[in-house]
This record gives sequence, structure tokens and C-alpha cells, in this order.
Amino acid sequence: MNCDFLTDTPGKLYKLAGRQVRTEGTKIDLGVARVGGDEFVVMAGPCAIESEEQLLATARFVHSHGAKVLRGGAFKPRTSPFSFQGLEEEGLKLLRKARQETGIPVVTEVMDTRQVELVHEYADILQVGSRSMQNFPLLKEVGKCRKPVLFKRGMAASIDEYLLAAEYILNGGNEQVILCERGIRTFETSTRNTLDLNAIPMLKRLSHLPVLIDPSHGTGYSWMVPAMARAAVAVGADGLLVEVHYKPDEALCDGVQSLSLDMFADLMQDLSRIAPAVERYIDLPVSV
Ligand SMILES: [Mn+2]
Repeated sequence: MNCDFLTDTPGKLYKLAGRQVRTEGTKIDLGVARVGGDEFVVMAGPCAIESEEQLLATARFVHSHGAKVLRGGAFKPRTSPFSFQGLEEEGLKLLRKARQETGIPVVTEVMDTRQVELVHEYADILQVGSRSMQNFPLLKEVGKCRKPVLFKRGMAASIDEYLLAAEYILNGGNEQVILCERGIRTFETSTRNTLDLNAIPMLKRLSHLPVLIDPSHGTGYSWMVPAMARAAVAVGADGLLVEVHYKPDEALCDGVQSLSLDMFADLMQDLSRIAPAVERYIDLPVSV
């Protein structure tokens, strides 16, 4: 393949994450879907796992409306130590229950090297959150795993720092890294973060790894999420990570940015119409 396009892009080549390593792009097989192919893969669920009722109700709904992966935090990295910290292993058990009932694979965050073994036991995809992007011991540890890693960009990380951090995971032998742009800190305070859509074409150009967008943390407002999710499809992202709650007003974490079930259903319809215009598709269940 002709790699001339790399020469007019600033920055260096990346030894393992670089586009020159795998020009056609990495595809990550989740069983029910493949991230990085023609399908636009949606991962949805609550910010935090709060109860069996909350997780299962949300899981059933998002699954039956086209989400391919259930998200849900059991270990929560909260800004304040007095905020809800997550249900920990009890939450992981609820995730397992949701997967058993619906067949949907689950993604959940691991924050600490000491939790990798436990989270690995329950999760289909290990998430490394924004605040952990440069936790190099953690990156080395998930690099030893053989499950996909959803690797979020740090809120103040440059693209170069981000891809070099991804190299830590790849260097451990774990080739299944999914990147995720989730908004960066800028001077702008009207939104929680500034969703950096520039990052998508740039990451796609520099790296062979698939890239998702998280418009929930990228904006901080549920009313903005559909617009930026539609942009995610158009800009060439491989999928979406989105927060959905069955009762957003009662959520223990990130309720303001969580879509209601109805909003999620409408969004999936919109996305399925946009995807074909950019040669992608969304696999909606026939009953929807
Ligand atoms: Mn959240």
C-alpha cells in the first residue's frame, strides 16, 4: 500500500499502533459484532451500575434497540471521594447476569493493576478510563490480557501522548485496542469537555486502530448527545460509546448527560439512516 499520505502529516510514525503496520486497519471481533469494519458498533448503558433493576432494564432496552455491547461502571473514578464509588464486585456480578440474560457482551472499567484479574474474569472488554490513560503500570498489565481494551483518551492528552500510551498496551502483546475520543479540556466551559472531532480523521490517518466516540462525556448534556453522535458516524468513527439510563433524573452518576431509553431508540433510528451515506451500516434488530 502507498504510505505517501503519512509524509504530509506532522508527527512521528508509531512502531506498533502506526498505520504503516497494518494499512487496512485493525478489526476487533466481539463475537456479536466486529469493531473497525463496515458496521458502526454502538456500546450503551449506564455510567455506573446501581442495581439489578437499573442495569437489567437498561440492558434489555439497549440490546433490543441495536446496541452490541453493554457498558456499565462497577469501579468508578470519581472527582470527589464522597461521590458514589461504584458497586465493585457486586456490580461485576450484575454485568454477568445481564450478559447471561441478553447475550450482550459487556465493557467495564479497570482502574488499578490490583483489579485487573477480577475485572478480567467478568468483562468481555476492559475499559481504561480517561484518568488512567498514562497509568503505565496499568497499561502494561492490560497489555498482558488477551481481551479487547477500550482505551479512552486522557482529557488533557495530545494525540501523540495518546498513541504512545496505546503502544504500551500493544507492546505487552495485546493487539486488541479500541481507541475512544471522549472530549478534551479547553478554555470552553459551556460544555463539560470539548469533543475533539478532529481526533477521528487524525487518529485514523496515524493509526490502524479502530476509534469510537463518547459524546456523553464529550458534551456533558444529554440534549447534545444525539447531534454529536450523528457527527460521529459522519466523521468516520467506528462506533459510539454512549451513556443511557432508564431513569436519568435518578442516576447516581452522570444523569445530566445520560440518554433516556426513548432518546436512545430515536438516536439509533437516526444513525441507521446516516450510516449508509458514509458506507457504513447499523445492524438494528428486525422488531425495532
Ligand atoms: Mn460517566
